[in-house]
Amino acid sequence: MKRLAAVRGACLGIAVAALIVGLVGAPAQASPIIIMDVRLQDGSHSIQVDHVGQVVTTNLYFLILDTKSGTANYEAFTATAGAIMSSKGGILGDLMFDPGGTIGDPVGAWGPPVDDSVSSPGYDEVIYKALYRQDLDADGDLDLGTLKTDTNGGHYFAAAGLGMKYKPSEGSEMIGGSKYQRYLIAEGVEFTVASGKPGDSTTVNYVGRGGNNSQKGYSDAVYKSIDPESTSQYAVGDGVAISYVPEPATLALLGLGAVAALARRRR
Ligand SMILES: [Ca+2]
Ligand SMILES: [Ca+2]
Repeated sequence: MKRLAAVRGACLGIAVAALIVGLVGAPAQASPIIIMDVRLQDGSHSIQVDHVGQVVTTNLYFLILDTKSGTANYEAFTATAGAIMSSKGGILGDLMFDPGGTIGDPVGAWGPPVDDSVSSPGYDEVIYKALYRQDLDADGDLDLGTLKTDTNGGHYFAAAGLGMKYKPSEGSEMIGGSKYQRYLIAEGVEFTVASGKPGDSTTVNYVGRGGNNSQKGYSDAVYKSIDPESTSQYAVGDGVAISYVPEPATLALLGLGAVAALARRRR
């Protein structure tokens, strides 16, 4: 798997290389077919926090390559397996996702918020199969989902498209010069700051579980099963970078301190 930033860099490099050797007919490198991207609800990728207990709310998106732009209903989200994690150390905080508000406040593994036996979700539905909430990187805060190293169930973070019914795209966007159809997979994934100090940071991002059949969708009506570990056809976005800054009251005190120091110096 590779980071989207690296993908963008690679695309730029390829574009330059293509300009240089274009007449020689060098093959263009394909854009990733699937991109997973965690964003803030306003679509941005970074935020500052200043106190314990502060909640950062994010969304998870599934983007799939649309090479026949303008052809409707040729792309679809089918399933994704993996985890939403905060990076190891720095600002610590538990991740929580409570679709439908029916989960309560579970500790450890929890079952699906909707009936997991439902085999054919409606056209606009996504089901979350046996989500797990656990500390995947042993840094003391809770992450969501599973990695390949886990032997427990709940491989799919989210699934749709059973019975030939797919969650419809909410629109398209251009990434690295290619058009993607965008699907909102998880809305309202919360990171609650548990500890941190000015200068600390963490990044909340998606990690594909790895293995065949872990990321699935249709691109231009062709079924794609992508293994994040063994292909360049999969990428994750920048995630949400969270940085800890002094709270305004502290800044004000620092300001007063500076004024006092200046006054002392002038005496
Ligand atoms: Ca963490
Ligand atoms: Ca953790």
